[in-house]
Amino acid sequence: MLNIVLFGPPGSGKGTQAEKIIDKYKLVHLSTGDMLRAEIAAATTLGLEAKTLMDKGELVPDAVVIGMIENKLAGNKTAGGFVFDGFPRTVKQAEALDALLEKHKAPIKVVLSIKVGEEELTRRILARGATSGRADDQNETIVKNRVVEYRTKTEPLANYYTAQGKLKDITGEKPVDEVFASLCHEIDKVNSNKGLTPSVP
Ligand code: B4P
Repeated sequence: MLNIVLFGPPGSGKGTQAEKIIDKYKLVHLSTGDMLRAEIAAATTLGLEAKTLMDKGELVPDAVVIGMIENKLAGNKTAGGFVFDGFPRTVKQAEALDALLEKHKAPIKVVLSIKVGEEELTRRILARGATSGRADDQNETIVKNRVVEYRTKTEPLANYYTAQGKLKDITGEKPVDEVFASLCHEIDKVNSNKGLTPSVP
């Protein structure tokens, strides 16, 4: 099973690259940001609670996102692997994910950390905000708060995955296809199915 974590600050290209990775490697995309926005669109209790935090650029509680991921893993038992996009975002979420994957005997193969400078992150998010309709993309103060949340709560995860020998740094300030090529290079190093073709009778 090919399980990949895409790690990086808001606007680093996680969602953009996740789409390309699932297409190439035929994996299931699990984006907690997309799941939360779907809850908001459906006006569920969970969505309404998440919206107040997301609109301020704050993280939603660990238990909420861990529960959503647990449900998705249980509902995709035949998947060849998952791309975790925007999850985990705290050490508690990372520990929960390791425990869930341990049950499936399918640990994370690689954590791809996409590096982009703060000026470029702000530029990209505000540019997306002009058309995305996302409240958290439209205001520079909120964008900066998302980056602060990332630096204080999410960045410490780099040490967690470095200790497991799984973290790979990728330069994200390049055209989308160049970033994708760098990601594929790292994925191919850990993808045991690479190059396997059906045997000829
Ligand atoms: P997310 O939906 O994960 O949003 P994001 O961090 O902005 O990343 P996204 O994937 O959307 O953007 P991308 O970098 O691809 O989270 C939103 C909120 O949900 C969080 O703030 C939090 O409140 C909550 N949340 C989600 N998961 C959570 C969790 N696990 N725990 C707690 N709370 C959680 O792209 C950004 C822009 O850059 C796009 O416009 C794209 O076109 C552009 N771009 C991408 N690559 C580029 C490149 N190489 N060059 C130029 N532009 C590029």
